Amino acid sequence: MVKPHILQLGPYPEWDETPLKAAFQVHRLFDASEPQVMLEEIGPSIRGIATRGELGADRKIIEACPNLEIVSVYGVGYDAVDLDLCRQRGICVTNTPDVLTNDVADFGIAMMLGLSRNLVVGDNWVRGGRWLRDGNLSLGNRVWGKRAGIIGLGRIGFQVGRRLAAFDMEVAYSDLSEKDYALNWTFIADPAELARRSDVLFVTLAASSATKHIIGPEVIESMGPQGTIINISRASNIDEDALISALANGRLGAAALDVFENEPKIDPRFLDLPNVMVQPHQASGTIETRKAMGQLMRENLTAHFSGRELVTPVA
Ligand code: 8YV
Repeated sequence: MVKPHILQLGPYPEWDETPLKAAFQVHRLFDASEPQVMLEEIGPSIRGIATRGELGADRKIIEACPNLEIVSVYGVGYDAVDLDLCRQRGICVTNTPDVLTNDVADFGIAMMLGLSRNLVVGDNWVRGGRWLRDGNLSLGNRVWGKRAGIIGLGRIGFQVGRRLAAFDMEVAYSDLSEKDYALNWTFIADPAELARRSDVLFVTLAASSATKHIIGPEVIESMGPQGTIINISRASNIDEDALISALANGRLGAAALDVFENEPKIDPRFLDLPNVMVQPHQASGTIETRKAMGQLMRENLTAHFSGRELVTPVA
């Protein structure tokens, strides 16, 4: 059987590369010395794109593949895929929901605790000899009993909420509408009002053009000098300039961020701020979850090319 030609936009772990190559004729765009030339040469043969959440598939790439049938995303977020163009051309788009939900939620909680209890700072304190030289580290802040807000009560937001409740935090959330699956959590429609009544604000909403900078100056400053913002969604949900300015001027207490504009080339101003925890977009990064994501990403491609129903099409 002739293997369908697919375009791979970024690397995967070895355990995904091998089965991908076994099932498809794979063209690795990210390895090309001249990607544009490669696209012009192989574009017409491409029937599928295998990509990652943060890489998506933009108009330029999709247009270079006139016979494209499917874009399979390794990741739950598909905001970087040109969905309008895919719809117009009847190109299927799939993602990898559910399999990563718990690990992403765990990571959000880990960032909250890490920041409030000075875990990274403490580790550096010991390693750098400062414990010996300067004595004890300055004190952290407790989380139990504090008020947590969640912006976007989707699958990940819900799991964050369950975990926060288990930490004896008071949970409230904001979304387009009240959710019947929310536990005994308070619904506050307006994100700025939610921010005002929260000590910690989790950003867990699926990004789109409609959510761009939804966390802007008003929401950020509503948190106040003691407030913390944690982002495990997409950078575009937050106005980074407003965030940096509020953090630098003490109008916001702290932030823990797993996602950035232009990652991995992040705004260097973040690195000068002592009240920010920066992470390399690794919330879903466990071996177990990444294996499940890779498998689902491939299963969608295989289902499509064998004429079966897609496992997880994007709605
Ligand atoms: C993955 C993600 O980081 O699920 C998403 O939308 O951003 C991540 O889980 C990413 O796709 C892995 O490269």
